[in-house]
Amino acid sequence: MELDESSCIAKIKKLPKTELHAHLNGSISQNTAKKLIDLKKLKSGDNSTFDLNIPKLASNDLPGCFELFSLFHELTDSPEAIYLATCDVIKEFYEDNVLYLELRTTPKASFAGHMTQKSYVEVVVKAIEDTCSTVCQKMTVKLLLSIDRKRSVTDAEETMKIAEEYTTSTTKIVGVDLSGNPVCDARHLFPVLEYVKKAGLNLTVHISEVPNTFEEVEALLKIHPDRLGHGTYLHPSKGGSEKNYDLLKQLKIPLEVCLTSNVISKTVESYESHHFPLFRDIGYPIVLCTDDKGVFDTTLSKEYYLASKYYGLMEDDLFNHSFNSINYIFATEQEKCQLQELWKQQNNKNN
Ligand code: 6MZ
Repeated sequence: MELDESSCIAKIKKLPKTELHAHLNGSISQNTAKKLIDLKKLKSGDNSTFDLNIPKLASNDLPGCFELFSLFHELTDSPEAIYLATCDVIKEFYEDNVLYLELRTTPKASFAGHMTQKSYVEVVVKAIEDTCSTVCQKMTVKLLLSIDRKRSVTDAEETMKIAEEYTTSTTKIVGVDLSGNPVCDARHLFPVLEYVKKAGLNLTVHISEVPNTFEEVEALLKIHPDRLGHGTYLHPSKGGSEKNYDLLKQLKIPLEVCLTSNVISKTVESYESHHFPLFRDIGYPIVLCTDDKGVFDTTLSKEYYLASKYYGLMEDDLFNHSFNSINYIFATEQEKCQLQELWKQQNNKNN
């Protein structure tokens, strides 16, 4: 008997999962957005100063997503708000049985909220520690610091320095991400990314989410990031250059794939024409992720369901996908082994 969508998703929910590409502010749910609006009103003491239309929180193209991110940034411009948002996002991933999460966020200095990039990071780290030591004890949560393509070199260097400092003093921050509106030129930031690698930090970069120039793609690949986000236009059948594709196959850098994000933001036409099966069919390392579960109204279980529906992944394939993705996390071999054990235990319990 064929199961309907919600029964399939409920079943997939039981699988232990690894989320490696989730932007904090894009992952804020409607429920949390409401709490953040209330908090904003309470802090301002004036109901009329902030008027966010909740039903607008459904995006339908890439510029639309970036408008939503700006709205969320207005909501999370104080330590209390960023703490609340981080705790809620972690709990929601946990409810979806995500047992390993690498959350990423762009540290923001906020004049109004009295936050520096560093204090922003400290609040997020505290929220991770508090949530994981109380309600989400079975879960491991790590943090990546994002550099927005639009940032100045000075701001990006500040982010990178915080990552460098924290990586030695806590195990929570495990690397740096390059993200931001993919149509923006990021060339001025490449020396910072090179420094990130030289400093021994893990690096993941959004690459070819839109048809970026072959030169940008090649330059990014040559920095040798440890993971890549999206890669929508990397494959030659999607307009990628043969030279870059050859380099990619040689480097085998794991690709973080976000199905719903790409379809809703219209960087791919449909699930059927998504690049997921092209990479899966050549045995390329790929990992399903949500990107912005709030903005795209998705869950990791739903992304797994879509992969089963459109690319024929069966229940065992989904477990194997999740199990294999442990290989691509930013962690020590010992941590990976511990997670693999946990995955096996959970799988035995489910069977
Ligand atoms: C590129 C994205 C993104 O960092 O404020 N971000 N960057 N492509 C995408 N595809 C849709 N989705 C999110 O979270 C929101 C920020 O993450 C990046 C953008 O820079 C966005 O402003 P944080 O927590």
